[in-house]
Parts: sequence; C-alpha cells; structure tokens
Amino acid sequence: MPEANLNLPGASLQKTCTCVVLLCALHISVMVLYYFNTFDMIRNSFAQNQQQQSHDSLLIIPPSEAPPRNREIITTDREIKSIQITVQPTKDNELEMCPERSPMLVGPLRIEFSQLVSLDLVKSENPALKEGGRYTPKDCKAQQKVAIIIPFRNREEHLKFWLYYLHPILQRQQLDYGVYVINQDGEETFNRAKLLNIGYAEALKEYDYECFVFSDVDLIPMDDRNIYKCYSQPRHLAVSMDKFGFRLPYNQYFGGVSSLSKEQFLKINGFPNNYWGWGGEDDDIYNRLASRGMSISRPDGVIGKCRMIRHDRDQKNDPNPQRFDRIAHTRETMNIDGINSLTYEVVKKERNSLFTKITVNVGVPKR
Ligand SMILES: [Mn+2]
Repeated sequence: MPEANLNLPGASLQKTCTCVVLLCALHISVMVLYYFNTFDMIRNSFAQNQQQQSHDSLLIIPPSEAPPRNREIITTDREIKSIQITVQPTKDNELEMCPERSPMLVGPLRIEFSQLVSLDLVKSENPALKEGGRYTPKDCKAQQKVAIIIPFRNREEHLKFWLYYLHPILQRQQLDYGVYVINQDGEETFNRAKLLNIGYAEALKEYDYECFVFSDVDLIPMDDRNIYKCYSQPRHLAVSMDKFGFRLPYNQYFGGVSSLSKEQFLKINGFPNNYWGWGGEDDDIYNRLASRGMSISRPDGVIGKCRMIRHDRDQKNDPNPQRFDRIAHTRETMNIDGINSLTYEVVKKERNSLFTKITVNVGVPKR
C-alpha cells in the first residue's frame, strides 16, 4: 500500500479525499434528517394516543374506576398537558357508591333516657344536617334515598331523644335521608296508619325517595348495624324490644319500626286509613304484604334490639274495638282503602335543621 500511494499523482489523491469527505457529509445529513422525521412521528402518535385515551375515559369509564393517567404523562409537551386539564369530571360522577356495609358502624349502643336532651344540643352535635332534617353523605353516593316517617302528636320529649340518638346513627349508616314528623292536628282519635300514608305522600313531594322507614317516635335501635333502609322484602326493624323482653311478641308482628320500598308500598296500596285508636293497623299491613305474596325480612335478635321510651297511654288513643273485625277483612278492603283513597289537609309545614314537621288534618272516624 505505501508503495502504491507513492506512485499516485498529488491531484488524484486530493480528488479522492474530497470525494470521501463529501460522501461522509451526505451520509451524516441524511441520518440527521431521518432521525428528526422519526422523532416527530413518534411524538405525534403519542399525543394522538393520549387524546384518544382521554376521550374514552370521558365517555365510558367512570373517573373513579379509571386508572390514574397522570403517571403516563412524562413528557413536558404543552399540548398534552392542556388535554389533561380539559378532562374535568363533573361532581356527580366524581362520587363513588357508598360501600354495601358502612365502615363507620360501631355495633351495640348505649341507649338511656334518664337525662333529658335539648334540641340545641342535638343541633350542635349534628352540624352536617341540612334544613328539614336532610342529610347526604359527602364522600360517597348513598345506596338509598330514605324518608323516615314518624307519626306524631304531643310527644315532644320522645322526639328529642329520637333525634338525639337516630341522627348520628343514620349518618353513620351513610344514608341519603330526610326526617318527616307527621303531626296529627286537633284532639280527635289518633290514626297512626293514615299518618304514615300522609308521610309517604308528603315526602315524595320533597325528594325522589325510593325507600320509606316508618318509625314510632319512642323506639330507639340499640345497634347501628340495624340499617334503616329497604330490602328485597319488606323489613321489620323493631324485632326485639325491651318492652317485650327482647323477643318478638308473635311471628306476624310488624309494629314499631318497618321499612318498605316505594314499589313494595304501592304493591299493597299503602296502609289502611280507617284504623282509629290503638292497635290492629300493623296486623292489617302484615295481611296486605302476605296477600301480595311478600314475606317479612328481619335483622337477627341481637342487631334488632331496641328500647322503647316508657310512657303512659296517650289520651285519645284507646284500643280500637273494631280492630279484630277489620283485620279479618283486609283482603277485601285493601284494594279500595289505602294510598289510592287517601284524603287529608296540610295545616302547617315547618322545616328546622333536625326534621320537617307537617301538621295535618286527618278527618274524623265514620260513626
Ligand atoms: Mn310506645
């Protein structure tokens, strides 16, 4: 090789060198062009991909279930960042469904009535309540919208205990609920079942409730696992009362506290309107459920324990002498007597932060 070089003329060597340098330069520039082209393509397709994913999550996957996308965005590209910002879920979609079993439940509760409670105390202990005794969980979407209906007359002290104990329990149960106290106006004989029908009708005017809990004002659950919601069958919640030695007085007993979904309530045409005075209306309701092929669901005897506030018999609520005769004819009467024949007059509606009180004229018994 050195011998051959020596033989070449100087001009020819220079020409060859120039040629090699030019070829190298061309090669490098082609490489550089190709490199930048490819980089652009990758970048564009990445951006498109991101846009597609964001679009998908807006349409199909609820934000709560979608995996976080942020960790995929490792580029500083401004265009991609702006896409991220435009996908803001609405507040309604943001909330996940509350769990089947609330994590806030504590189990057995100490319930006593020796010290009177004031409404101010109950208010100060339940700051999350909204006007009318309404509550909605703030961290999750409640499983059910529940109206609590309390038939009422002249039991202010019992109502305070009820509110004092029940509001914290119902909030721990993560229910979207409202409390409706249906107050019978005047001094005529008490009509519990008609007041319950009125509560159903009035609550539905306020909100799209899907479940109705009917509770006497003097019954307090002793365990917050006794959930005040609706089940696939009508629910009896006051299953072991201290009054009855913490036992069910009889198998068909459906008194005290019960819950029916809107559908279950309508299936039996609501409750009877013509049970004046104490007793029988709960057995009539049981007959309605049984005649429509439904059965009673109950918590077990431990979770279903509850206390009744001791009281004397109310005035104008004597045992109804007609009750046995009426119960015997539920099947014939239930289609014409119920929510489809309900008439009443609202005298007054008051909303405070603990409950909505609706005073009603229920009329007088037929004599
Ligand atoms: Mn009672």
